[in-house]
Amino acid sequence: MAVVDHVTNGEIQNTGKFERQPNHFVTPFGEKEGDLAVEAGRYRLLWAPVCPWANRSIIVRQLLGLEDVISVGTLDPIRPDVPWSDWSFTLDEDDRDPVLGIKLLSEAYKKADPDYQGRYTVPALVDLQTGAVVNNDYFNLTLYFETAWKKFHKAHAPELYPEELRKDIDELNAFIFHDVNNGVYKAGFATSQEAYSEAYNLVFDAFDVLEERLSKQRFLFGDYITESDVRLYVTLARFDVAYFNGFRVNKKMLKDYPNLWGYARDLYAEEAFGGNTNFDAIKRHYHLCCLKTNPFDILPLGPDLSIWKEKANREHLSKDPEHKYRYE
Ligand SMILES: N[C@@H](CCC(=O)N[C@@H](CS)C(=O)NCC(=O)O)C(=O)O
Repeated sequence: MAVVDHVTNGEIQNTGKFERQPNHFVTPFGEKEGDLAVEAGRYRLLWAPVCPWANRSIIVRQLLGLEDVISVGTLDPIRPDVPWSDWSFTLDEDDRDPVLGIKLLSEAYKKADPDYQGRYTVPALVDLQTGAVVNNDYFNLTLYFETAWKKFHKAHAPELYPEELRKDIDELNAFIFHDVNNGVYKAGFATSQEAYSEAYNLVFDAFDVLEERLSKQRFLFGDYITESDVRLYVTLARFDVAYFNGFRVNKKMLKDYPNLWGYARDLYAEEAFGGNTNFDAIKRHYHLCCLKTNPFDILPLGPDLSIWKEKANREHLSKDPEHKYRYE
């Protein structure tokens, strides 16, 4: 089976630490010369429900009402059996994306750059005029949706990136990225005990900080959901089903943190979050495909996922308990 090879891709340092590849297609969306044009119906967002980086762009697209503006193609949680690391459209009829007509994600990357050497990753935005990937900048994609794409937001869309909070949100996002979102990968992909242990501590120290912060307020920036909550949520949603045993981040489960766990359920109850969280796909991807430590392809039966539907009961932490969003 084709496996992700971070070693040949130069992402493993001599110390055994995992250092993620930089994104290749990073042209911003905007009005300036050289920017990618902001146009309805022009782009297709390729995602896999398993992937936290892709998941957040789908959540934000739905929250802002961009579904009719940017179309979506969905990749199979189980990667294709080809001699390189790829993603396939095997969930679609004839195993092809119905709009792009391609079978593999790599085809859209190759159209953009025939010499592309990195991993073929989701999320990727494809320009329908050329069929080529134009942006795979998962870190900034949601920020573009919130700012450059504003003219296409639905009426009364939530304000996820309020101007006066941007500096603080960016700062918290950097912490969430390094210590949580990518922290679990640093533990999971480490090739030395030291690198793994360091990453393990990073993740659980960060959880302690966030647990404390969420003991006093409903969401990361108070009464309303912001961009930072989307970023934290996608890792929390994968924690107990995949990372806890798959990536050996097993000091505690998410459900052992009363505030983080209630907070995650408060978000899960929202259609854009829960409706775009596919636990089955996540489990199958991480346990049957992503990890090299499961040679007999045994799919774990647990954990019990029904508890995600239990009420969060966090309204008392908000001054505006009826609403989870501030509107534009
Ligand atoms: N584009 C980023 C992040 C996106 C990312 O890593 N996505 C994963 C799925 S969660 C992926 O597509 N991996 C493909 C691979 O490693 O071959 C990167 O290059 O590291």
